[in-house]
Amino acid sequence: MGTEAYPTSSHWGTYEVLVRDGRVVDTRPDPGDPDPSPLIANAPAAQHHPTRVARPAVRRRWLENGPGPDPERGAPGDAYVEVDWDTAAELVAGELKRVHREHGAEAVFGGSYGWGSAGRFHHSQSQLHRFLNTTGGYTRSRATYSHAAVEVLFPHLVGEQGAHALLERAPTWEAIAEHTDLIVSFGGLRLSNTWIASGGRAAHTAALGMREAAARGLRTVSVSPLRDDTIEEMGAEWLPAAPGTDTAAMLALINVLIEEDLADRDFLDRYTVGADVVRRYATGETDGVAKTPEWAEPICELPADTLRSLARRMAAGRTLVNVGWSVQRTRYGEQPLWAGLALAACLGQIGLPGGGFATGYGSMGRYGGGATPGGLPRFPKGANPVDRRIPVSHTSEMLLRPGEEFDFDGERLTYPDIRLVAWSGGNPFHHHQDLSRLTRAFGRPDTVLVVETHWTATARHADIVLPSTTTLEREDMAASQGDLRLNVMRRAVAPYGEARDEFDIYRAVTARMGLEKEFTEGRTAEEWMRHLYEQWRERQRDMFGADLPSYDAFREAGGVDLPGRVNDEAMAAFAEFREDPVAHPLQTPSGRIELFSATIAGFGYADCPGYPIWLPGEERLGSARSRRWPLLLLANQPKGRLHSQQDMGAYSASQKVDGRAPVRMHPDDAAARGLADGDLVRVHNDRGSLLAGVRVSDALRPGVAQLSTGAWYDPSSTEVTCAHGNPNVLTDVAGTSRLAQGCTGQHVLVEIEAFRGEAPPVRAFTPPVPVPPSS
Ligand SMILES: Nc1nc2c(c(=O)[nH]1)N[C@H]1C(S)=C(S)[C@@H](COP(=O)(O)OP(=O)(O)OC[C@H]3O[C@@H](n4cnc5c(=O)[nH]c(N)nc54)[C@H](O)[C@@H]3O)O[C@H]1N2
Ligand SMILES: Nc1nc2c(c(=O)[nH]1)N[C@H]1C(S)=C(S)[C@@H](COP(=O)(O)OP(=O)(O)OC[C@H]3O[C@@H](n4cnc5c(=O)[nH]c(N)nc54)[C@H](O)[C@@H]3O)O[C@H]1N2
Ligand SMILES: [Mo]
Repeated sequence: MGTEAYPTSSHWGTYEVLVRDGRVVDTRPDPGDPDPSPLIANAPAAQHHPTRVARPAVRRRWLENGPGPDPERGAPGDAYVEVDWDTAAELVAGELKRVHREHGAEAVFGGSYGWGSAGRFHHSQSQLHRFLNTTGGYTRSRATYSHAAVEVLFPHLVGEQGAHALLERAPTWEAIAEHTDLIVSFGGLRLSNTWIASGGRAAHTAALGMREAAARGLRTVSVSPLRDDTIEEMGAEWLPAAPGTDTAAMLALINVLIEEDLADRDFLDRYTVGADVVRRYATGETDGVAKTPEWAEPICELPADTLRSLARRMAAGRTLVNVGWSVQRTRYGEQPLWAGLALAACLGQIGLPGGGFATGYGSMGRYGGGATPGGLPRFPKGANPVDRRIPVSHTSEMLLRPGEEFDFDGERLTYPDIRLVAWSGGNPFHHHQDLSRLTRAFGRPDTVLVVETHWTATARHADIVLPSTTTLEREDMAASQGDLRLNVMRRAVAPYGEARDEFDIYRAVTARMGLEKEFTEGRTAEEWMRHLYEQWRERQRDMFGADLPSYDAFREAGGVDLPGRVNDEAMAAFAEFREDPVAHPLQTPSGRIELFSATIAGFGYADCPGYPIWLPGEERLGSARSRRWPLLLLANQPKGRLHSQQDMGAYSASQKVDGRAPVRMHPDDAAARGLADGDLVRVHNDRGSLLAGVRVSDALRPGVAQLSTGAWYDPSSTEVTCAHGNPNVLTDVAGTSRLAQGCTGQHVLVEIEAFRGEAPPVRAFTPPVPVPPSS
């Protein structure tokens, strides 16, 4: 047999895999994708890698000792015993029943944060949550690592629908090209981030859109520690502000707009509340400190003149203020969002095409790519009878501090006492902060269940590991928000080892609990997909009068064009409100944009008061802590892969330095430490240490180093916390503030030095060898 091509979709794009003799040998971009992402090259190695989980496996200590806290959970060399599927399903059903009986359903943590894979039906979180809901419910997590501060803060400032519009209906790049004179982006417009869109982008259009907009006269100002956070063709002006100081820069811009009478007073009067509170703070009436460009200069390390002239330019034409998500993934991350909104409000262009405020450009492919108003087929998760939740970034705190209280968005919540952790489609030992602390936390529950395709570090901290198929081993359909097309995903190869689809895994467990019918509703996977598609097709008919092909015709054709795609209405998120704020008020207490929020002020949080203020974080250049740990490490998103996924793939591997994560350093910082390109270094602070390979680059501002996330965590060495270079051994679990409690992993202070002596090998990609049960 020759080579066959199968269409598939992933978060990094729609593409084809080429299969020969049952193996994925290569990939080919989808002909419909004008600018495919290089990440597709990771798929072949990842699909057949020895780290694939071949059979259900159970930790020997758990098998021998039974469920219970175990500080040894995840210790290097932990032994696993392979079991058959019947035994595995029996163990899971039995343990779930025991925990429900002895501790109640809230003792099950099913937050299971993570990106999993694309595909509308075989979606890890949806499948797991439906399973857990069917069996009695679980403690859940709220908001995302990506942009918790956006999700929690903005409903207070612009209402639920306004917040939704900001996240789901950003103006297209075409609209920006047509209307916008200047985009000022805090957090850059990092092209590699736009390769990704949750659900599987069919057409990558960000680079084309940015180029076209620049060619038509768009000017770009990129506030970012990295020069290469914008593509060269944009000809962006680079303002290398010190990380974590955007709020100070924004306040200085506001100060100039006010002092030079450039602020749009009519807009502020008509559409906002609290403009006067912001004015008094920015001009110094409140605290005697005028937030002038001269005030901001030493904080941001940007010349005062640059800020002053930028404020004038912003007022002189149609300006879009974009705040990237990285900027809020830091301590006090609510502030730059709120200050950015206040800055846009002062410019008075919110609701005008191509102007106002945005968040997400350069953070993900769908921003600027349009919206999909008719929605997509969706697998119903059912209702969760348990009403217990934690902010998503509090996994380790929850496990370590049961019964303790904490603040979250105006509520006083209590950490539940978790006995069973169930995770699928996420990798907390990649994504969470302070991984040594997370290891201690994972020692606390009685049982950890992980459903995974690969032996990730998270699987290696589990008692029961169940092998999931990959997308290439099952039929599905995919699209991302804003896409033009819903695509068929084809099963390209047979399941690896004894891997099963998650739907089948949970069906087997619910069958043992007498709940199979509730879980499946009597449908097979194939029948579910048909049902979801037909339901969705019906909805498209109702909404747009669209006559879409039947399920069989859709599968036959390989996809279907999505109806009702909006570009024009989406150009201005607050257009109706702007037109008539009385007839179309925002869903805020005042009906307006809340530059001062009485609700938030009423919470009494010093770390997030009622209006945007400058709060200096500790993980920041110039802080007291920086005297001991002088370099600010940016743990941003990796160019070579999505998070930790397919880290063994060809494109990801091509960016490593002798098989370890690359850490980029400014030439001055490298020279001051006697380091050269390619050197092996130890990056460390008081939380941990890691090994990485130096890449010297003048695209960074001095004082800043960059080590992107996602190198598989490797705790196998006694000399360092991670031998492979996962920056989360260094980061802190502190939340953004008591309001959003978002992830603050983007910034961490470190020192970097040459590593001498014999370097421990990277063992992250060496899976555990199954052992026989000890009789
Ligand atoms: N320091 C620092 N840390 C960060 C960030 C940061 O900026 N700095 N960013 C944060 C952000 S924004 C995010 S979104 C998180 C991302 O964190 P995660 O979403 O947890 O990271 P992924 O590597 O995408 O994890 C997905 C997992 O799903 C598995 N998987 C893939 N397909 C399937 C499947 O079909 N079935 C099952 N069961 N599993 C599957 C993969 O093997 C992988 O282990 O990281 C966060 N962590
Ligand atoms: N290739 C690839 N793309 C991805 C992902 C991936 O893993 N790989 N992950 C996806 C996910 S889940 C998410 S949530 C998004 C995240 O999207 P973002 O949060 O926007 O992405 P980051 O790469 O973390 O940060 C973007 C840039 O912000 C700059 N920056 C960092 N701190 C500061 C600061 O304090 N001030 C300013 N002005 N700039 C700062 C850094 O130079 C960094 O390169 O990316 C998505 N896209
Ligand atoms: Mo994210």
